[in-house]
Amino acid sequence: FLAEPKTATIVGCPFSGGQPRPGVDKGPIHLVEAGLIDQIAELGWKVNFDGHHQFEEVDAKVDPPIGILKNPRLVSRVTEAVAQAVSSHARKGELPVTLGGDHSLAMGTISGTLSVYPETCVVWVDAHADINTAESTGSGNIHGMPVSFLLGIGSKVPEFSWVKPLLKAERLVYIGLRDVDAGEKRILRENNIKAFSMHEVDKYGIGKVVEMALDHVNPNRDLPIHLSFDVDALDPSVAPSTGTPVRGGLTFREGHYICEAIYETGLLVALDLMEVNPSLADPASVQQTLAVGCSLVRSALGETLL
Ligand code: 5AB
Ligand code: MN
Ligand code: MN
Ligand code: MN
Repeated sequence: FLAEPKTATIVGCPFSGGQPRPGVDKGPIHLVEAGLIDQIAELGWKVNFDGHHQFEEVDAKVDPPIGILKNPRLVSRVTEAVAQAVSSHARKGELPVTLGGDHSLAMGTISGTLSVYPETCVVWVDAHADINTAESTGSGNIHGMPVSFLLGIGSKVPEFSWVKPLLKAERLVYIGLRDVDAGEKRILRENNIKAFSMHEVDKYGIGKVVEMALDHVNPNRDLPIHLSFDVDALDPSVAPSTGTPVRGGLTFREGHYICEAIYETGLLVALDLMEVNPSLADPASVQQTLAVGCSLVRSALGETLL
């Protein structure tokens, strides 16, 4: 699907409005400072990066909660801008690599990808399902909700009317889940959404899980793939600097294996790396998380071990 020469465009999204912890907006800045761009170029990609996205500000005073959803206008406007950016890069045959920032951004990235490749399947790697609706959310944090908006489930929030329900439930698969709210479990069940939790990773091993995940969303291995990787899918001992860590996560190798296997399909058209928060944990842990974030991206872009 990608044009030659293979080009990756970095979409740096310093945004934290989908959740309450400051610092996640610094994730993309630190990932780029850690050398990510040169590392991708080293793999043979042409890399476009013309600075991090500048988002218009929405004054908190004019953005009161809708129900319990926090910063709804801000999140809507920012994710809409991200959708346009991702869509314009994808349309040119480039691979958008979006660096978060919190995971509400995926509402934008996946909308952007689907606008160019309607048949895209989404591999969502996360400790969480991020599929709460306006009814089911307990926190009101929109980073726990992007998937429900993309699927068009739950009551409509007029502020988010720009999000088209372009994602079909059968084109979505999860890997790494281990902290799913009761309401989300119901939603997953009722919509027949395929999910491989850490239980399945333990039971079958990561190789088999990725194969089964792709068999489900992409049986003929001919559809474009959008990989949305929340760094909290990894165990907190591997990626400590993130806002919602949950123990019992993917090992370093399991996380990288997912990225490598998806690269090997030759079908990757968009990549997100989300929820890196360099303000959390001690300096060594921050450094470790940034290094892991960079190496996940390299693996998804073709870094091989041999
Ligand atoms: B993340 C929780 N389900 O809705 C909620 O980090 C957590 O993007 C969401 O995966 C975590 O607030 C969102 C409790
Ligand atoms: Mn998560
Ligand atoms: Mn997430
Ligand atoms: Mn998180």
